[in-house]
Amino acid sequence: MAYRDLVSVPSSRPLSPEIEVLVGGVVRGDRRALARAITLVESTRADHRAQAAELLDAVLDRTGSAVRIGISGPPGVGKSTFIEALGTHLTTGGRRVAVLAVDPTSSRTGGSILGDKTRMEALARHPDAFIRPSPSGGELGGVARRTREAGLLCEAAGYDVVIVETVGVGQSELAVADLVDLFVLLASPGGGDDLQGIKRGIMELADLVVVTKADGDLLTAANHAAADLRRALQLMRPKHEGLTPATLLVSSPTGQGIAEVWDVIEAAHTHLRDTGQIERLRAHQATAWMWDEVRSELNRRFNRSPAVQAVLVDLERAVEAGETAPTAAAQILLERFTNK
Ligand SMILES: Nc1nc2c(ncn2[C@@H]2O[C@H](COP(=O)(O)OP(=O)(O)OP(=O)(O)O)[C@@H](O)[C@H]2O)c(=O)[nH]1
Ligand SMILES: [Mg+2]
Repeated sequence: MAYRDLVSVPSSRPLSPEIEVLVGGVVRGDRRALARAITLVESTRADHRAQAAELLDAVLDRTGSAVRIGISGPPGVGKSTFIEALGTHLTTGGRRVAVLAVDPTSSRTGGSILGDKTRMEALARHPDAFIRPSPSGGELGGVARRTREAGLLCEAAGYDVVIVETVGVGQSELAVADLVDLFVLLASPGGGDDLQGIKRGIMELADLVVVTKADGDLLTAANHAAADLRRALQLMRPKHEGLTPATLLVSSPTGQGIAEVWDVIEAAHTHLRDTGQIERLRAHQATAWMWDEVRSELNRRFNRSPAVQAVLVDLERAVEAGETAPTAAAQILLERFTNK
């Protein structure tokens, strides 16, 4: 059932005029319309959220055919350089590529992971590529949700590969793995004996591991790193049925190994699609996303509720002082919230 049916908008009623124009622009592949549409879904204003819901619902049936890839790795591993090389390989092959970012640090620095567009200079200029920095501010969950919506808009605009980049610093990999079909982990050649500093939990997310900088003086170290990673991966339970994560080597500036990476991604994606796993994965992600939206909105409303705010500070102090039991305090707050 579509959003407009559920919100009891009579089906004869057209989309609101601005949204109709925006939808038209997006599905025509107009980059400026796409950029505006993404700005709308990134907005936290309540009226914008309602418009964003209308917009996303209107383009939903034009989404779903893209290959959604997450790319992560520690700072400096070569993510931007790799995406530039992979993206160029894809556009040369006639693909349209969108690159989005989930940057858990952007709220702190005010910067963004793709602020270094210079490392993606060729790709940023290519007419078949669209690069969008991370929405600034907000908690990780919110940024990831907006990036998911931006990805759908890119698909509706005809981009057939959507790459989501995130810097590997903790929770952001999990958030990104939840919005893509395949997760690619980049590792550096010289990481010492701790598997390039990659945590086991993050390794388990990987559908493909790519060792970067396999060139010049670093080639031998890259080969060693790849061997270590292959051994570690063998001990892990595969994430998807019939898909064993490979470990490949690349040199992004020369393009060495890039075509092979894409071939492996494409084969994996075809396998997941043919076995029905993509459909199941995306269905699961969609419901998780819905609950995520509900939880975050409930949280926001709770925190803004005057009835809650009226007693919040005092109750918190009472709990801190051990005068009121946490459970009792929680019940008072929830009752105030629901009876407001
Ligand atoms: N030799 C060599 N250098 C590389 C390769 N890939 C990246 N580099 C260099 O490594 C440095 C970091 O590369 P970036 O692509 O900026 O790395 P990043 O992971 O995007 O870094 P952050 O965005 O800061 O997390 C740059 O100086 C690149 O030129 C590679 O395959 N070979
Ligand atoms: Mg970068």
